[in-house]
Amino acid sequence: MSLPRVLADLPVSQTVLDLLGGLVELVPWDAAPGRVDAVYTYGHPPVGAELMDRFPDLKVISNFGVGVDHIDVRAAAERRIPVGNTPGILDGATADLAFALLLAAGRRVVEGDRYARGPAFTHYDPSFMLGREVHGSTIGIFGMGRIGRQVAKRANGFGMKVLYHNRNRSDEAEIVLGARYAPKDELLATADHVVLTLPLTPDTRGFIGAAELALMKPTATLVNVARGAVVDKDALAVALAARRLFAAALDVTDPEPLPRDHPLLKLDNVVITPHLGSATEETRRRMAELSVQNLFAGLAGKPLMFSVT
Ligand code: 8YV
Repeated sequence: MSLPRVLADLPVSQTVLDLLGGLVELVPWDAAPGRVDAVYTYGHPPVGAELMDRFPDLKVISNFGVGVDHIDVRAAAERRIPVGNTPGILDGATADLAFALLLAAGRRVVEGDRYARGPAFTHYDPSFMLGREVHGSTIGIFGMGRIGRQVAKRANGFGMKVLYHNRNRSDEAEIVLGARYAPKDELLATADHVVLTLPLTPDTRGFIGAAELALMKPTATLVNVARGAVVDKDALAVALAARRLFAAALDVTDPEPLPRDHPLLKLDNVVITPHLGSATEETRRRMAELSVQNLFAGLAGKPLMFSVT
């Protein structure tokens, strides 16, 4: 009997290959129409209705990661194709990175590193490179899901006042983490550090644009560990260049990577990492395990460990 054929945006990691154990045949993303039993998305390749119809034998779409904005989930549901993802295992790692970025932006860590290595650093001067306080300041979290709550937990450790905005109020955030719900505009105008942990949906595309940036304090920082398209990158570049915002730190951009000549890349008051939110050995291994389990379950016609459809 031939192996199940799995369309994957190659190359997947050696960990994923080991977990697959040679039990499936990986088919390149641009394969011609023919028998394909499953789709495995390792990066964020778009998976639309057209692709699903090109391969009518699909039994499952398994995503390495939690965000499925690159997959047309409604089209999959209409075709009764389960879509698996990997929630609950990357929240801590992603919240850790959000805090690394918040600290980097507020305390000018990357700018300081560049300066300390360069020829301009000829003598120490206590009046240079002053940043913005993190401990005791106010954090505003957009998106109080699993990752948002982990960010709030860390903010508690820094003695920060926690504001949040979400579609629904979260008892856990309010009672356990002491977070206070705030309307969008109030959060933007009040927070010293605004952190984005909300999913990309038609409602959140361009969620932070020129109008929102104008509401923020000129001393504030913006941290994005969600999806690049949640922020209008051109409006952000204008605000940062005009120092209408202290700094931004972006783990995600739209597109990824940004065009090499984009104005954001020329600014000192922006830190950019290449989508490292979940990028630890431990977390990426758990993501590999869960996504491969989802794949095998779907191929066997069994319920997935985690499914968004
Ligand atoms: C992954 C992510 O690294 O889970 C997500 O939604 O964005 C990241 O944790 C990514 O999906 C893998 O490509």
